[in-house]
Amino acid sequence: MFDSEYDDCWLRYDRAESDRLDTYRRLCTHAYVSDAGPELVAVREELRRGLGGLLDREPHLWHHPPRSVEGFLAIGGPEELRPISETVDPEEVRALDDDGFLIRSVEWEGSQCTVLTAPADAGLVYGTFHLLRLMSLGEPIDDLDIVSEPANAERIVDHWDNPFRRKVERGYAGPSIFDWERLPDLDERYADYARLLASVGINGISVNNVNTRIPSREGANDATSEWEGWQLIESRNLEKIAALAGVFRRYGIELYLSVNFASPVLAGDLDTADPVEPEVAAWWERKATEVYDLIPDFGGFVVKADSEGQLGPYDYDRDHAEGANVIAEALAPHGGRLWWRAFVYSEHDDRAVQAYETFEPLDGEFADNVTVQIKNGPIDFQPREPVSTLFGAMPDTDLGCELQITGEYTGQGVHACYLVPQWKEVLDFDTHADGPDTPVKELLADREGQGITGVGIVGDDPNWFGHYLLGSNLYGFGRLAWDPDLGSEEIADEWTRQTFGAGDAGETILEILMESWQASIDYHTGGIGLMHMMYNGEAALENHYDPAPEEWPEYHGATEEGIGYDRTAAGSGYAGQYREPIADRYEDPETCPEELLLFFHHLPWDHELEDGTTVVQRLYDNCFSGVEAVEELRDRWQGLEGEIDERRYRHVAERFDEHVLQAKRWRDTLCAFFYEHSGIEDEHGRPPAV
Ligand code: GCV
Repeated sequence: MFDSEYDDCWLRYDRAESDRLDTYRRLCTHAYVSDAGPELVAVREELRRGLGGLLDREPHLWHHPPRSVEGFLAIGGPEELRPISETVDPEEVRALDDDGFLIRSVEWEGSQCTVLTAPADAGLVYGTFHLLRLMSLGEPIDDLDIVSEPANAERIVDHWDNPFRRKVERGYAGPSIFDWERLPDLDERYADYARLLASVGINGISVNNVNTRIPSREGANDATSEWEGWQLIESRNLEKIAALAGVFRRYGIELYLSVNFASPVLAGDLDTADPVEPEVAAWWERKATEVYDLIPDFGGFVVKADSEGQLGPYDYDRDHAEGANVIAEALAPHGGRLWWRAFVYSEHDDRAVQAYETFEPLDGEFADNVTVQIKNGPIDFQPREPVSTLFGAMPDTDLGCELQITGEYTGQGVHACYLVPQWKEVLDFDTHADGPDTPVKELLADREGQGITGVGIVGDDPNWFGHYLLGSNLYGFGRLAWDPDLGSEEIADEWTRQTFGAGDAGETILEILMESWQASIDYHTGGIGLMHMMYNGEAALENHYDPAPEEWPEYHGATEEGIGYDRTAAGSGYAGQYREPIADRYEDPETCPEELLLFFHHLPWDHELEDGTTVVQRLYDNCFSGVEAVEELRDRWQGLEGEIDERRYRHVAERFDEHVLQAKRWRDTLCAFFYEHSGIEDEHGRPPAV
């Protein structure tokens, strides 16, 4: 544990296995580390902690090259330390991307030296974590030649944490870890969180909810205002943000803030937020200057506008580029960036079509420091969605792909669902934007201002995630954002071995993770393109956890004749927003991939699929196989009793019991619903028919 209160996740740094221990000790007991910059403080601390654990002895951290030792680590900029500048060409290092790093085994004055260097200090932090990861995984380190650069320049975790009351929207791991009442006083957990993020290469954090204006709940004891909470951007709160920024800075992580489009009114004294009004531009400029005076390396703002009750340019008859640019221009002189979300809907019967219709015509209109942040799919983080049509449609705009790390629709803090395979599917999707072989990951990569954001998952719970296995998603998010070519299994394997150790238990946990997403798709949706069938209910009660298909006829299109949503040219036309040949492929039920079939097509219940099974039978079958898979996962977990520590075993075992129950609840509700509408019984006679 980091301390007695909370878990240390994948940064356990247990003593290395004996077959590696001698080498690790020989090469890493001594480390000569640069003194520059705040990041180097973090590097030293991590070496003390990491090497202390892995080598099971205190490392010696030097301010000069250690003498008469067989081996040592040298960590610093390309020209700071002689063992580095005399063995590695500084030009090679300077040519790397900012967050990149180089680790090389060299001979220096008779010692075997492991050089870790980078063009910027943040790279030294990422490199240190990388080296410690290699040792945690028991990899050889005596002949290293690693050059690592992040594929995505921006790798950001977005919190949906409400400063007021510390409630996390879609958070399932307790209250927000950020205690805004107490800030600028710091909790040591902030630094441990920064360590977790930096260890997987994350370089940005937006600390508060994109819903910056939250309606007061009836009965809430919150004074008389119509809106709950503070605007963090108000002057009186900035020292709190500055304090947090100071913690994350040491780990190379820039701080961002979600702000309301109408901040000049809500957090200022103007009576308009109309982006074309000079007084509005002047307000944003003053605000940006105020923020940057306190936090010179502040990342920028995130804005959710014209969406789910948040104010936006439409309130002033302006378009989204006009709305974004006034804020972006205020940030530009300070090097700040605006992340402007494309999550708009409600004007169309089919919500899927609107983001593209709104944003595609604005391509090229956004200021250079605006990133349009697009959810992976056109609906809302469903267990599986097709990829948003906006990817590949805006070549002259910086784009970000927003993923959800927290499991809003995949069982929240209860179901084990490893989401990296879902994200891989998105990033590998070939948009055909620039001919064949233009996957999303390539559109995003290697361009400043572009990258991947993930909606955060942590809370104040001792295990951070509400479920020990869900830490794999934060880990995987960071690793994938750094290198989208890593495999899902490779990432899961890394996480498992660092978190639970190698051996049979690790193997079992890896299998559980790898099979969990498909199971979730099957019992939550029936596996052929349906989605959004969860309970919503009253705002104060909404849970997005229980099944309630009857609430959403406009999403699944179930009638007595058939099921699915017609998004072909004869329907909403969404399929036509893709490039060819994708549009054609989705347009025709014969070529549409089965896993997305009912997203694009309304089909008779007895429509035959390729193998002759009917649509309704496939839905029944998948719902049942999803539950069987979860039962199997639970059984495998139960086989680990006594193999891993009791605390984590018991915690996950209890959640698996609930997971199985909830998966059955979904299966039974969906199957009953399908039967009620179709009147066709499951050919295997499985209950429940009604
Ligand atoms: C932060 C969905 C979620 C909301 C979330 C919204 C968004 O609607 O249910 O909780 O609000 O997406 O991404 O803005």
